[in-house]
Amino acid sequence: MTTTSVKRVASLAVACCLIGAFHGAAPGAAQESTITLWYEQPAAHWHGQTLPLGNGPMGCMVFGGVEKEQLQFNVDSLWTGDENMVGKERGMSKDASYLAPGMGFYQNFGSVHIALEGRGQTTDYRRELNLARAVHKVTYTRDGVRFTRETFCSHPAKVAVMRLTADAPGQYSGTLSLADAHEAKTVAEGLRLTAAGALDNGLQYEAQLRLVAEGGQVQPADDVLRFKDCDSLLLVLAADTNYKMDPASGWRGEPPHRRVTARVDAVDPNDFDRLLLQHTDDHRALFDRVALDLGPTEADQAALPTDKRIQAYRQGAADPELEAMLFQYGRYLLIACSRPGSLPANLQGVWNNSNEPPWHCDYHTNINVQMNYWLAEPANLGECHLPLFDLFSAAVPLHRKASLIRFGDVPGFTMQTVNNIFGGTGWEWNMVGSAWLAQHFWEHYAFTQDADYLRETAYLYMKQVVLFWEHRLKELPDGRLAVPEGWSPEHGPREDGVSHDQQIVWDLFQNTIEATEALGVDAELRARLVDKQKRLVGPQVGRWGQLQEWMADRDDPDNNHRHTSHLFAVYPGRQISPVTTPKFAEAAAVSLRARGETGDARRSWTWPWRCAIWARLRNAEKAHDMVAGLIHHNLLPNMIATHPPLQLDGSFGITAGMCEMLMQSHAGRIELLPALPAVWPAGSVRGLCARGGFEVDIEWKEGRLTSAHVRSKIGGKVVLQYGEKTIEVSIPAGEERRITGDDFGKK
Ligand code: FUC
Repeated sequence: MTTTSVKRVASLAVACCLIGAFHGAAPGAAQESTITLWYEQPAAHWHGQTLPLGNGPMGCMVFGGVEKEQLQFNVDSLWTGDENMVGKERGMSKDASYLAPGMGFYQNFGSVHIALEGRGQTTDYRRELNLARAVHKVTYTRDGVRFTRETFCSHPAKVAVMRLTADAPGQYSGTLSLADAHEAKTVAEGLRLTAAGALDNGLQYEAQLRLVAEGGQVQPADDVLRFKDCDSLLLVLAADTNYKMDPASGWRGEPPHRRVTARVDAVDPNDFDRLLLQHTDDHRALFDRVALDLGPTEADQAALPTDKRIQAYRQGAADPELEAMLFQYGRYLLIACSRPGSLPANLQGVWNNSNEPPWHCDYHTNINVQMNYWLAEPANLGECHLPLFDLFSAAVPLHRKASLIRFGDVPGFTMQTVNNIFGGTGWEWNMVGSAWLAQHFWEHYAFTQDADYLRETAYLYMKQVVLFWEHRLKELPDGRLAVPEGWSPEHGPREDGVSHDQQIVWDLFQNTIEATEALGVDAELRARLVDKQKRLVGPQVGRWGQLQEWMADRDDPDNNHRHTSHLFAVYPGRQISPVTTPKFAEAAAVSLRARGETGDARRSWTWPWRCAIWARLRNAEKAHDMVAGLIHHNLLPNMIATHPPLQLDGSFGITAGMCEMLMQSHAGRIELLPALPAVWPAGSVRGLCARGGFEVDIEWKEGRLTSAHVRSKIGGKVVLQYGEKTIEVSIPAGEERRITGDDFGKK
């Protein structure tokens, strides 16, 4: 029998009160009702009720049960499949090629289970997720004893931690187990549980769970740990695989055993407070960069638990604080699943719980993976964007190989729609997939102005994609250039000159032209791109005033298809805007209105895309309708967007859409409050990023701009726009300028 060191309740009380102190609002922190999801009961189901934590590579879903706690966890690289090109061009049915083994599936690692003994009625139960601290907390009272359980996933310590305390000694008796989702046997040794195995593609994985108890006794029994009369429990979980993001190494690196052991060992159980503080400091360094206040919610509504609050919203209660929380949730989730060194966010982030998840839980390149990252730059999380560049840069040799097989002797590369972590690409060819991703590579530079990154990372990618398109464009009899064999995702025929493809190639050429200018390279290429961009088949207005989705005027005004691919030029592109191309902007609005808001138009990601487009079209009320639409129709009680079962794209995307409502910077100027809806009459936002290396704070009252603070990272001139008026200001590097609403004159 192993007996842990006996420390008495006094030390627990100190720990609890320190935790309590951190829990208080930090100076300038947002109100609880805009940053805390909370519930009066444990999660009854994983789907829609459990709450997400993550440290980049590792994610957890917490149930918060009183007698039975479950921490379902996952690691970003736990994938079956390989790099082999799979999937012939087929229809959308789940036929054999679509599910070909080469693509594989993102997996589920497993769960930690705690079974607690104890009877009596539970009162004052509450579970919550604080987005600013990234800490999940469960509290309840039983037989006069107050229980507290805190869980977090630490990025610096690379572990998940759960701490269970009580305000009376000896309250914890029960068992702890670790269930591997691939049925590897769990081994209990000392105060540690280990589950290790390999997937069918040889990928090795290992998870270790260490238990440190204060007071009482702990003993391993077969494959579980039994604890008795403990004052508190500390669980430390680490998990990893031998994945390496490098095709030259066969996508495999060192076995995970040593790393996982070292992470679990490194936690000093006597210094829990420091571990927690290290975690919250790390999270806050990113999270606190942006604060959003959209005005107050009525106290009764704000005081509701989150599930009931969503219900009340659906019944018509105004709740700007819930909308602000939705905005911050997207930021929270990206911080939790996309950190430098991790894999990028896939369809369900690191929160998938299935070994055969829908769409492989993949990197889907025809909207989803891009939408996952729309918020990264404007919402001041630029470094969270980096995993996307790492994976898609590493996959280039495979995407090139696949492109050579598909297109013959071409320069550069593109990819198919479905993509895994080994460069494997499958299902329908997404001709403009690589060009759309190239936009992300460019945007990181546009926002940060990091010339080294542009030279060493972004431009390398962009140039290969541009070379592919220079080669592949087809000259029509009238001399215009068309993208051949394209497809407007995911409907209509495969044919030449599809608007979505034309617009993405236009965007790629524009960004590459600007990149060559910024770097002072490839003047000849630039000249060719300038010429070819002019010759691309451009936007066309069709017979019912719509922006045509295809070269042929065949758009059906009753089509409510979820994709709005032909409006790429409005957002996230910049080819169409109410200022530069008002006729096309009007046509885009006609098309978007016709797509409707019912049926297929109700998906996790449809609302955010439409929100951003309406914001770019300066229709503030429609943009807000899209925020409301997501909450009304596609939001689970845990506030994750649903496209059954769930898709993170909607949660990330709505943050990006709301950024576009508050500020835009795609047209060579910073536009303040371009789409402010009437339901947000007064408020403020701090820390949004604008292209050109600017950071902006905005305040408004009675629907009017009152002031803005603009900081410049690199120094320079900037044009600020409010309404129709513009002013130019010069801001030295590292400095800030304050502008008032009156500087733009009276409206
Ligand atoms: C695209 C969408 C689907 C779904 C899938 C993951 O193909 O058309 O709605 O989001 O990605």
